[in-house]
Amino acid sequence: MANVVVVGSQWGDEGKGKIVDWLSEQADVVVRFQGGHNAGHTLVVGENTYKLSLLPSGLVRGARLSVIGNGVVLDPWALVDEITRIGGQGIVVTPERLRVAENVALILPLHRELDAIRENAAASGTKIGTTKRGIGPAYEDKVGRRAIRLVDLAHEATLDAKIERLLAHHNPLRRGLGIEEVDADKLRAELIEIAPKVLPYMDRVWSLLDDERRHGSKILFEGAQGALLDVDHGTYPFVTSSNTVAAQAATGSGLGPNAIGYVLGITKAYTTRVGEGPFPSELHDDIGRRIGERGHEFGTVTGRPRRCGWFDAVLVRQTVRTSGINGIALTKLDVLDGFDELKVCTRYRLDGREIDYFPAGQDAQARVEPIYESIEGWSESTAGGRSWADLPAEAVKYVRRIEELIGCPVALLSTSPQRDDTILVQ
Ligand code: 2SA
Ligand code: MG
Repeated sequence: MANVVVVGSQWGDEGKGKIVDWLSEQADVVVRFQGGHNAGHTLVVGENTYKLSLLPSGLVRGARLSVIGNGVVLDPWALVDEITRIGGQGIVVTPERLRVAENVALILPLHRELDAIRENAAASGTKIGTTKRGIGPAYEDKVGRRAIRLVDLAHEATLDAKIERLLAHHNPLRRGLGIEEVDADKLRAELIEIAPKVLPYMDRVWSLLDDERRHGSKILFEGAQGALLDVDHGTYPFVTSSNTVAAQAATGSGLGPNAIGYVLGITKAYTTRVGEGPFPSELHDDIGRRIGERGHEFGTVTGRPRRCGWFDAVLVRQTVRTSGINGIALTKLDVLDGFDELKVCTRYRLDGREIDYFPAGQDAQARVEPIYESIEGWSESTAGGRSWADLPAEAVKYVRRIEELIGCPVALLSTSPQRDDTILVQ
């Protein structure tokens, strides 16, 4: 097995947690490289369900080492809470099993407050529908060169200057918003208090991972969200604040691009989106509701109902290219069981013209109309199928047509949340 990057090829929630769990059995090291505790990865192992937001999925299943790379934004309080929570489910997280990059930027309480205030104040049309975890404001401070990083917690002497620099930006902003300013001493005390709980995990991850790679370890890079939420290539401004495409696996962990051997795009057999923003194949009718109910389409972190629609081949064809996807893992096919007819969006109509790509402009993205192709459905159940031969002929046809339309082979087919219900397509 080459080093694999797993990315979502749509707007997130494609079922990455299960596939990463399945693959992590063969991996030595599992790495998160972007996002933060806005992610929601659900892993079902036998009777147990684990919900992870920040921790790499490799912790649930035997991977020797799990790593939070520099591309992540880390809320240290959320880290401690999640370690405690999964500890209660019998998963013991120790510094031997988890390492966090010393150059990771921190999410602070002020980021979370700012995220929530902006979202609550946003008029409809400008609202992003964030998870209110402080992700965006934390990345702003990172790029603005005023973030507090994990390593800063280990250097109390310079921490005051860092805090001062950060608050020189935030306090005027908070005054403008009419909210209480942040007290430097209080923030310092909070950071000093949490430091001993997170510093034992800190490491020079770029060097650790490069050594692992040179010694032949198999590394699995676990993406969060999806390629259409990428800050450059997604439905901007309705995106998350990190790069979610596969190339970020290198930048966000401190390795070069040649560390990546294979890109697996996790793709749901239909489309969902949580939060605001364009969604050409969205269904506002009973079919959309039926997909949502059958697919249990609710946010893992926030519990928000997800918007549902037909499979959009234009979007996935595009993310296959922007992430360099070698093969896809198709998930939740069983949710489509029992429909007489299925539709797949193959092109868009924009201003009377047909186009085969998703345009970059916000206005054009909102106006494109899907052009559908009809595909015959199947009445049998595909749930729990463990071989290609278990699937009805129409389901196989649906999968084959998707491959053709997106220009990429299906490498894995997942037929239920259970990890063993996975078909390896030869
Ligand atoms: P943010 O909080 O700044 O990253 O939000 C910006 C946009 O990114 C979307 N986003 C997500 N979309 C799908 N799944 C995500 N993770 C959780 C899950 C979400 C949840 O797995 O269910 O529980 O609601 C995720 N995280 C961020 C978000 O909806 C905004 O559109
Ligand atoms: Mg999710």
